[in-house]
This record gives sequence, C-alpha cells and structure tokens, in this order.
Amino acid sequence: MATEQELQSLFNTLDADQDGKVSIHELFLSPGLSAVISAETGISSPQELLALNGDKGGSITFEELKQVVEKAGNLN
Ligand SMILES: [Ca+2]
Repeated sequence: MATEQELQSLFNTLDADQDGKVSIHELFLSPGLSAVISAETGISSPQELLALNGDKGGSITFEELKQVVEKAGNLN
C-alpha cells in the first residue's frame, strides 16, 4: 500500500531525467524501486506495465501509474 504522496515521491526518484515519464530504461536503472512498483501495481514485468498506456511511447506517466495502483487496490 502507498499514499499518493509516497507514490509521487517514488515516481520522481525513478524519473531520473525528470521528464515527467518513467521509461523502461529508468525502471531497469533502479531494480529496487522497480520491485516496489511491481508490488504496488501487481504487475511484475516492466514491459507489461509500460504496455498498459495507450501511447506506446515506452514510458508511463504518474497519472497512469496512479491509476494502475488504484485499480490494484493499493492506493491509500
Ligand atoms: Ca524520465
């Protein structure tokens, strides 16, 4: 479980280049944080997580991540 604030902080840390999106490259750079994301979303593979958004850009925004965590029932 995570609060929106915790999730935002996690997202910002993962977003190494601060472009507002977390790419697959950034997920692979931080395996520890990626594991937390996996636990909160219930989705274990980064490929699967990034495939959830419609833009096929190979990255996920905070809003998209928040929706997935919310759907998994892990947002406080
Ligand atoms: Ca980024």
